[in-house]
Amino acid sequence: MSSPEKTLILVKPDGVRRGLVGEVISRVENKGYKVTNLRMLTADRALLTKHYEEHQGKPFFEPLLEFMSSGPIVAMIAEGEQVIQGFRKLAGATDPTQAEPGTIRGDLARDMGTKVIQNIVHGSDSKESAEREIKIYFN
Ligand code: IDP
Ligand code: MG
Repeated sequence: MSSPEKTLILVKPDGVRRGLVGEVISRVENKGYKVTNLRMLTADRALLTKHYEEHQGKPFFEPLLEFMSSGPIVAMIAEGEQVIQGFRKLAGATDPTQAEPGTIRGDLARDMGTKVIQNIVHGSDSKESAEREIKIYFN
């Protein structure tokens, strides 16, 4: 029997500041995915540089690191069939103005006029990313 697919989910500092940790976990659980690991931490630059290495050199990279280290985040591992794609659907589009109502970003986030998009959650985008990101946040 192969083990179920896993993804890394983060509630970003904007989500934690606004008291949306429970809301995000509820949406993940209500969908039927299982949260197997959970931790709150304040990420430092070294950890975030590893996590977001694909975005190095982009104009929003520095603002992204600044934002993501601006307060506590909640990291979790969720598992279930097709959870990677399934959570990306639950999260909605990166830009909260474009994210469909019904999604986490569409319902709970908006354009704040900042250099980096603040959009409540992160979710891994592929099996390779999930495996890599889970190792960064859970050891
Ligand atoms: P994702 O979180 O939907 O996977 P990515 O393209 O991987 O989106 O970008 C990582 C994070 O960087 C986004 O969630 C958002 O916070 C921020 N970001 C992405 N693209 C932009 C942009 O064009 N301007 C400002 N911030 C951005
Ligand atoms: Mg991404």
